[in-house]
Amino acid sequence: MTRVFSGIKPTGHLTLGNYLGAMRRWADVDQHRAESLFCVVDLHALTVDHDPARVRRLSRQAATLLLATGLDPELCTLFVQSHVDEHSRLSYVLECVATDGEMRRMIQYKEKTARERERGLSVRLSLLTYPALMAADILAYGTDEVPVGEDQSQHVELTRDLAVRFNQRYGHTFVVPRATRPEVAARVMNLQEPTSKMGKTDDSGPGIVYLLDEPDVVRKKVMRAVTDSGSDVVYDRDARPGVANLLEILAACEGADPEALSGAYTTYGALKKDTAEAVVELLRPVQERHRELCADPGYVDGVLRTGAERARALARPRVDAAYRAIGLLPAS
Ligand code: AQP
Repeated sequence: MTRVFSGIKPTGHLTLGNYLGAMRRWADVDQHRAESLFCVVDLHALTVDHDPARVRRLSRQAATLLLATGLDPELCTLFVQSHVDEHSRLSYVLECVATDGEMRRMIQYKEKTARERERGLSVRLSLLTYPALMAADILAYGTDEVPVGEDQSQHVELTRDLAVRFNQRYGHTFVVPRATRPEVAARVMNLQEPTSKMGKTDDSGPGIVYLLDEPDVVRKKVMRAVTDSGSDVVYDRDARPGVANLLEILAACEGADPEALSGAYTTYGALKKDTAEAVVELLRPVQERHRELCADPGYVDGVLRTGAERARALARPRVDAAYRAIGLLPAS
């Protein structure tokens, strides 16, 4: 059976981009057709300046929201990365396979380095080695498919390179995974800056729709979205990024094609209104379920405990094999 792994970082409140680009497919498709593991990758959240209590809070919130979107612990394994030591163990081995140049080429490293420096902060070494940990997350489980948004494609490519290199040098140990992406909304853009990704760690609140935003807040953000000069509704990502973003969001909500949808609108106002209502309706059941789950924290803890046990049992044999293959003496 195909094995799927994907993760989400507790670096901020989860956004519509996280949902449409990744989480929705995990719940609606992946867990039903594949042996799926979904992870709150909290170790990754330590690669930038952070508040420890906030990371803990966001980790729990991310796990709760993942359940609220429909992940079913009977169908998939949901766990927290730091609860399974195999991720860090394997990450070190992969750092010994990767090169410094490879890590420095990562777009996300360049972007996040610039962001930390702008804030007057020094760059943590773990930000550079982050892709080795992400590769470990994926490779530890013999993952075939990694369902992610477009922004993560480069990291999955590097993971493939590391798997192939390790297998060639030290013997076949890892499955070489591939990234899978949604057809629409693989990259949801910031409503105020439609040429930038809607990212959860950005500070531009009005341009980001959070999964837990109240309906009126969602409406306000969408109605105030930056549109392009011109007034006709055309789907063109390069020339009309603002309108294209709205069309993609609406299309993703309705399971439609953005280009086809553009023909149904003559004004930006009508497009915004329909998009706002579609997002409100999309988020309504997730928010309701989230409220119920928050009232039962013991249930969430239990899911994460069982998930970590299952994940550990799956990862350990492969990570042990990687240790032996690369030359480490097994503990007797
Ligand atoms: N705007 C987006 N459009 C489509 N997909 C997106 N994803 C994130 N933002 C968008 C996808 O969500 C999954 C989990 O993301 P992550 O937690 O690994 O963080 P990220 O990709 O780096 O996104 P953020 O929200 O911008 O976090 P920060 O700011 O901390 O980096 C991934 O599959 C991602 O592709």
